[in-house]
Amino acid sequence: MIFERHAGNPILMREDIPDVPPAVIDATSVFNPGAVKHDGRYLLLLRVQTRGRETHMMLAESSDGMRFDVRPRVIPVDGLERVSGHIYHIYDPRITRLEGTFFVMFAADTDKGCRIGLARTDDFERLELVGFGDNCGDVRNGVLFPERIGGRYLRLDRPNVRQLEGGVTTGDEIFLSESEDLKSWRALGSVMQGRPHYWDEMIGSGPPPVKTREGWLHIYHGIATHLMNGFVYQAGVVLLDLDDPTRVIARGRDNILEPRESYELIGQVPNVIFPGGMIVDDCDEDGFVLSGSRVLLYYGAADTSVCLATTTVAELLNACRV
Ligand code: BMA
Repeated sequence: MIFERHAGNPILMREDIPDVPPAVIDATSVFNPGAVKHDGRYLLLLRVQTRGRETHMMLAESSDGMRFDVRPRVIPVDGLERVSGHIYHIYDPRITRLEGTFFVMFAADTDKGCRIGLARTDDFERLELVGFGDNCGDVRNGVLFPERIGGRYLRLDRPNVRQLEGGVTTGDEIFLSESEDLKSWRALGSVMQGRPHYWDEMIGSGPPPVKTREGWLHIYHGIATHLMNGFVYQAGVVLLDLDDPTRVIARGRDNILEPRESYELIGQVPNVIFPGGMIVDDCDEDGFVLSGSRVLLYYGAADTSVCLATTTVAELLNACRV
């Protein structure tokens, strides 16, 4: 396989989540983290779920990217209280460092469907809301590019246009959207579509794209929906044009990580690998990651725990072309 699972997986489980009463008491699961490396420290922004099935964001820190301590604090998003209508959950944060600030793009379940929120922070003590929802309708899996391209901010997103058995809304197409102010977004075009009958029938972005000399390297999740006993969530890889990310340069045929270990096969939602955080150790002076660099991929396993798998940029680039 392209990835090697960390021997200590899952690296975070419900037992690792400290109580933060009254919000979090006896957490039921922790999964789908965003990730970033800051000042030599590895940070994970966790999706923590309670037995009331409420979700909260909490921060985990590490000096080696493998052993994490969870801070006993729920991270608030200042400004969410000003959003009209009820927000049930905020979840699946993806972290992008852009123009010297950390931006967190997250999904939010509302009465009108799923919306994408964007918040910023310099220290992960609190998040400050930048934008919420827009004219894009029901949409999820928003990820922000780490730099402006052609003067505009860009994000990948995935409109929820399909309802699966069981009521989950999903979609089979990833779009590129642009913004001048990070608040209102406009779709620029389609990037890629699901492949009916294969591993990635439904798709959605994983961690934010990483800049290589060959293009934007992007890990996404794909859902096989044609299997008899439910859905299988896997990870795949694609390479997008540096100047026009709607142009796919290469896309791997097979998944690059699929549920195999018991902690991926069994849990709150069985058969799920959901990647949301990717840390690449080394880049050159122009900000391109080096092909020999180590890649740490953080993913949610079975909507129950947080896991780590490692590979290199070169392996992922190869996988795009197979
Ligand atoms: C998706 C999202 C993810 C979740 C996955 C599997 O639709 O809700 O947060 O991990 O389903 O349940």
